[in-house]
Amino acid sequence: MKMLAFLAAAAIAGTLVLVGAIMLTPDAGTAAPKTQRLVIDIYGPGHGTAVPSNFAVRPRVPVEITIVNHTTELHTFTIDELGVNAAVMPAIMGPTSLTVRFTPKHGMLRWQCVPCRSHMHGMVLALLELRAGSV
Ligand SMILES: [Cu+2]
Repeated sequence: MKMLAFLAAAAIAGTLVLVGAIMLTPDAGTAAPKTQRLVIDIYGPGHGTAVPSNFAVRPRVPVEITIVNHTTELHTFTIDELGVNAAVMPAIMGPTSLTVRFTPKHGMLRWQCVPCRSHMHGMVLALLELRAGSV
């Protein structure tokens, strides 16, 4: 029930990005798992805002996220449950970026920026299963 409430709130707010939906191909149900790629941009002013902050991926399929920092602050992309913790350097001479990779199990993961955890965080929803004929 908590998950449904979150999905409904994210859908209404327009903040949920479906990574899998972007990558679907006609043979997605039978092809070998492909890497799911996403770019998260961090914009200012102030402490920054991550766009998108919430996104859906297919469970058990590798995920590759490139975080692009457009602010002059250091940010992290941290998922405690997976041991993912990467720092994106401040954008002094221009945007900086880094790429993190992980393979989620079925479920929901919370990510956060450690220096600004009170306002920069989101959810990784690894709930979408694809099977042959479901596309
Ligand atoms: Cu931050």
